[in-house]
Amino acid sequence: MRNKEHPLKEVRVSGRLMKRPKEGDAMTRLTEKDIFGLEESMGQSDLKLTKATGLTIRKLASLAAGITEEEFCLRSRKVAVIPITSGEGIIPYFTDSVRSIISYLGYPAEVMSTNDVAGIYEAVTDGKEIIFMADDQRFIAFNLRTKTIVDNGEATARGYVAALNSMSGGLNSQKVLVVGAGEVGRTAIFCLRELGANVEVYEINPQKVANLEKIGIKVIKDIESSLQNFQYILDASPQAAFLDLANLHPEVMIAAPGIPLGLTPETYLSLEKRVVHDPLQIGVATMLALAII
Ligand code: 2YJ
Repeated sequence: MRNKEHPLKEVRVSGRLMKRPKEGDAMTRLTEKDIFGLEESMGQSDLKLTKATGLTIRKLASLAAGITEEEFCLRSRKVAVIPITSGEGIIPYFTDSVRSIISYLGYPAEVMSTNDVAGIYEAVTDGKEIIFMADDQRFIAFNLRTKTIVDNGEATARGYVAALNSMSGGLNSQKVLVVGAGEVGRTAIFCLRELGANVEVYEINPQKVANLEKIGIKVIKDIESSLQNFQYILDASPQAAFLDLANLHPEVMIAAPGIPLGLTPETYLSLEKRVVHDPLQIGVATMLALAII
C-alpha cells in the first residue's frame, strides 16, 4: 500500500509505516538498551544460536569467513577495542560488549584506557595486533600487521547469510527475500547469490535498487502481499515490528540483522528457533574471523 500524497516516501506494512530514509544508507546506531547485559548472556545467546542453526558462534563466524574452526582457534591475536568519542560519542557498554564477544571467542581482548587517537597509540605501543573501533559511519576491525580491514556491515551480512544457510539446510535454488538494500542487505544479496539462492529484494528507496534490477534481481513492489511466498527472509532493514506471523509463510525462517528487530514481539516469541537475531554478536564474531586472516 502506498501513501497517496508521497507515493515513495512511506508504505504501510502490518499497520506500521515504513519510512524512507532521507538520503544515503540509514545507519543504525545501537543504543545502550540494545546491548545492556550482553556480556553476561554470551553463553545463552550462543546456545540460542546453536538451537536455531546447529552452529556455535565460533563455527558460524568461521564458516562465514571461509576458514575452518581449527584455523580460528589456532590463531591468537591480541585485540584492542578503542572507544571513539566523535560524532554522537560513546555508546555505554559498546566497547565492553565488543571486547566480551572477542574474549568469548578465545582471543585476548582489552578496551583501551584512552579514547580516539590516544587509544590507537595505546594499542600500537602495547603490541596489539587487531584494533576494533566505531564512529557514527563505520565500525571496523583493522589488522595492523596484515593491513586487512573489515567492515561491520559486510561481516554482519556474511554472518547472517551463513546462519540462514545453515538453518535452512542449504539455500541453493531456494527463493530468498532480502528486506532492505543498505550496506548489509546489498552484501547479503551477493553472498546469497554465491550460494545459488534465487534472491528477491524489497527496498523502500527505489534509488538503492535501480542497479540491482539492472543485474537481474527481482524487486518486490508490495511487501505485505509477498511475504507469504517466502520461506526464507533476511531482514536487513531498520524497520521495527513489521513482520507479523499472520503475513508470513507457515514455515518461515528469518535471519534478522536489522536493528530494531523487524518481527513483532509475539512473532519473535513463537518463531524463536526459526529466527536468528542479535544486536552485535554475529557481526563482531565474523569481523574477528575475517580480520585474523
Ligand atoms: O565507541 C563508541 O562507543 C561509539 N563511537 C560507537 C559507535 C557505534 N557506531 C554505530 O553504531 C554506527 N551507527 C555505525 C555502525 C555501522 C554498522 N555497520
